[in-house]
Parts: sequence; structure tokens; C-alpha cells
Amino acid sequence: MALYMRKSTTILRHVKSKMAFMASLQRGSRSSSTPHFDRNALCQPNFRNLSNIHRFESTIAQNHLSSVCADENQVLDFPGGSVKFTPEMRFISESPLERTSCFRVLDDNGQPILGGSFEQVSMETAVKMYDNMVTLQTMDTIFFEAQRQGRISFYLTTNGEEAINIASAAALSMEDLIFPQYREPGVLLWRGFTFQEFANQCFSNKYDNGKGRQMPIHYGSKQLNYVTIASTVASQLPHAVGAAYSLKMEKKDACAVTYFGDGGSSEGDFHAALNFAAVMEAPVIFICRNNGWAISTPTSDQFRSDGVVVRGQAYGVRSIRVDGNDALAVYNAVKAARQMAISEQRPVLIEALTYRVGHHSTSDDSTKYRPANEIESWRLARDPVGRFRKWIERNGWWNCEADTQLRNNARKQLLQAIQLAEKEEKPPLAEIFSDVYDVPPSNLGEQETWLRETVKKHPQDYPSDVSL
Ligand SMILES: Cc1ncc(C[n+]2csc(CCOP(=O)(O)OP(=O)(O)O)c2C)c(N)n1
Ligand SMILES: [Mg+2]
Repeated sequence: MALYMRKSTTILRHVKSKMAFMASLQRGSRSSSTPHFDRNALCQPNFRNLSNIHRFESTIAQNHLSSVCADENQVLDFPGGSVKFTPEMRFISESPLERTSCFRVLDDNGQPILGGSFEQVSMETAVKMYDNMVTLQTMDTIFFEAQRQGRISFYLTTNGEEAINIASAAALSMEDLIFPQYREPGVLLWRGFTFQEFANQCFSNKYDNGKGRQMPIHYGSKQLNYVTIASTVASQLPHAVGAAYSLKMEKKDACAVTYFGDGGSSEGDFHAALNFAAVMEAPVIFICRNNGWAISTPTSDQFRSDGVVVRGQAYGVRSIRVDGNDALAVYNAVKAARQMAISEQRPVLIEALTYRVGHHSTSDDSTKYRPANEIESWRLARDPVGRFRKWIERNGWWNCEADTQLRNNARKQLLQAIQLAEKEEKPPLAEIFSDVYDVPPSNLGEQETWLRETVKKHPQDYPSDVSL
């Protein structure tokens, strides 16, 4: 953990110094060889549209004595913004009077709530959203079974969180850069990652983009702007902020989007990322899937705050809480967040309340630490897929026949994909050592020699389908 904190601090320092260096180039001060962070650079004309738009009215410390006065009308002219004085000693409460409300569009029955305002989605988009949610469920069932049959080593389902996955993806553009945790394969599915590509990664065959070097579910696609998953929880957050800042500098019509769980919000990287994004006014959307559990740790053992949403304000980040099992609410919130992130050049935090209906992963049995009826009630009463289906059926866009056909087709195509992926060769042994260094260091060469000797000595312990 400490190592990761150090790493992310180093990355932030690096981005910051790079940014100052770019600022100095823009000012034309090429003589300085040492990148030096210059605050005034942010006020230069070239930078004016990049920064300085969301700060508190800033100040130059004025006559100190005249401002230090116990009078409500007087203000303390403080670096970073003036502050009003008060004669009343008042501590800020540790909790708000009321919990932050949760934005929803559809009720549990898939009926739009009266008086709500939301952007309608077209029939085409709505049907694609439903199609992808069902496909995601089907994919989870088949890969989970494949793991139980011993055909893949690991798997992790998205059950219960289909709406967050698919509806958020539908509200974004392909140019937006995705920095996922690991429970968001639906975003990749929406973007066009094929069943074969999913299967190749899970079976670690030679067509896997990651050349079989990662556990199953660690997908990534450069083509689809989906940064490869790192299972080190929350390490993707500072990366997303750095990438968002580069989009800002290049004046791109795109933002970075990072997904994480409630557990991710308990990591130091979350706090560093939010603060950094707020200060640098980076166009990044933080989507927290608050599903109640970080493996066996409930949210009540993780934080005392009103969930994750309230922490946004502490860092100066605009935030909303949304019903993560309402696809229309997620779609609308993400769409609005994207608009604000790009047009106003600011970060936005979305806390989507949901529930992890499945086990944490195939290495977990969640009935050991949570009541079965809690899982069942979320699975049945608050299922995001069934709820969205009721809405599209009511609109006359879907029916039972189409549903059966969709499920049968998805199952058939997925089974074909895994059968094919299973038969493909594994990547050759040499791939373990390639791609990191331009010129591999000598210790890597030694390790490769040892590995080859060991495989030769104990051939029975190594898979025969890995070419040497
Ligand atoms: C830095 C780090 N600490 C611990 C772990 C072990 N770990 C893997 S997943 C996980 C829980 C994360 O929970 P959450 O962020 O809520 O995501 P969810 O699994 O609920 O989707 C933990 C503790 C890890 N992978 N990385
Ligand atoms: Mg969680």
C-alpha cells in the first residue's frame, strides 16, 4: 500500500512538473532547463482558458490589522479566498442534517416517477442498452460456470451492477478514456469488444491483448480507449486525473472516466486523485459503484461519512448520488456530468448506490459474511435489468419473443467463443519477458535461462501447449 501511495505521489509530481514545463514552453522561456512550477504561469493568456475558473475569489493579503476584527461584516483576506468572521463558536457538524438524496428516474416497477425531469433515450439506444445488460448477465453465467468446471482459473461477475456498466457507457463518447477497476466489463462490451476477445483474455491464449500475462478479467483495449485493468484497488484514479489533464492541455472534446468501488474510496489514491483533479480542474468523471461491500467489509466498517458523495464537496468537486440500479438515472447523470466536465473543465463525482449480488469473485463465498435474504432481496426486488425491461416493454419497444431470442443467441455465440478460445495455443514462453524493456537487462536474461532449464528438467509440471 505504502509503495502504491509512493508511486502515485511520484506520478502526480511527474505530471505536475511536466505541466509546469509545458507552461514555461508556452511562455517561450526555453532557456530554463529545469522544469519549475510557476503559479503565475496559470494566469498567462495561454493558460487562462485552462484554469482559474472555479476558484474562490482570490486575494492579495491586504492590511492585516484592518481585517482581523471580530465583526461579522469583516472578512479575513486569506490566501486562496476571503473568509467571513463570526463571533459565534460553531463547529461544523460531522454529519449533515439529512442524508444526500438519491436521484432516480424509474421506480422499482420501471415506471417513470411523476415530476421528474430526464432526457429521453431513443428506442434504438434503449434497446441496445437492454440487449447489452442481458448479454453481460449471460456472459457472467457462462464464464462463471467455465471457472467452476476448471477451464479458467478465476472470474468475477457484475451481477446487480449491469445498469451502472451499460448506462454509463451509453452516455459517454468513444473518445472518452476509461480507467476501470474490474467490475465494469460492460463498458467494454458497449464499445464493441467481441465475445472472442473476452474469451481470449480469460483463457490467456495467444490472441489475448495482454499476451496471457494477467489473470482472467484483466481486460484492456487500446483501440477502444479502455485502459488495462490493474487489480491494485484505486491505482487507476490518479492515472485518470493525469490523463484528464492532458486532454485539457490538448483542448480535446473528451474526458477521462474512472470507475471504482466503495472499497476504492477507502484508499489514499482516491483522496489524492480527487484533490488533484479539483485543484487542476481536470475534466474527469469519478464513478463510484457503492455496492455495499469491499469483499467481506461492509461500508459501515469503511467510513462514517454519508457515503462517498459528500466527500466530493470537501475537495471542491461537484457531486451527485444516483440510484445505480436505475439505468435511466445513471444514463442521465453521466450524460450531464460529461457535459459539465468538458464544457466547464471540471471534475465531477457520481456515487451510484447499488448492491454486489454475486460473490466478490470465484475465490469468495459471500454467504459466510452476509445474510442470504439480503442478497435475495436485492437480486429479486431491485434487479436493474428487469426494471429497465418493464420500461421498454411499456413503451412497446420489447416483447417476450425478442427476449427469448436475445438470450438464446447470446448464449450460443458465447459458448462458441469459449470453445474456440480454449483450443487456441498459449502465448510462447518468451512473451513473459518481452515488451517492458527496449533492451532487456541482464537479470531478466538470467531468469529466462533458469526458467527454460527448469521446464526442461520437469516437463510434466508445465503445460504442453506453451511453445518454448
Ligand atoms: C491496494 C489493494 N488492496 C487490497 C486489495 C485486495 N482487494 C481486491 S478487491 C478488494 C475489494 C474492493 O472493493 P470495492 O472497491 O468496493 O469493489 P467491489 O469489489 O465491491 O466491486 C480488495 C480489498 C487489492 N487488490 N489492492
Ligand atoms: Mg464494493
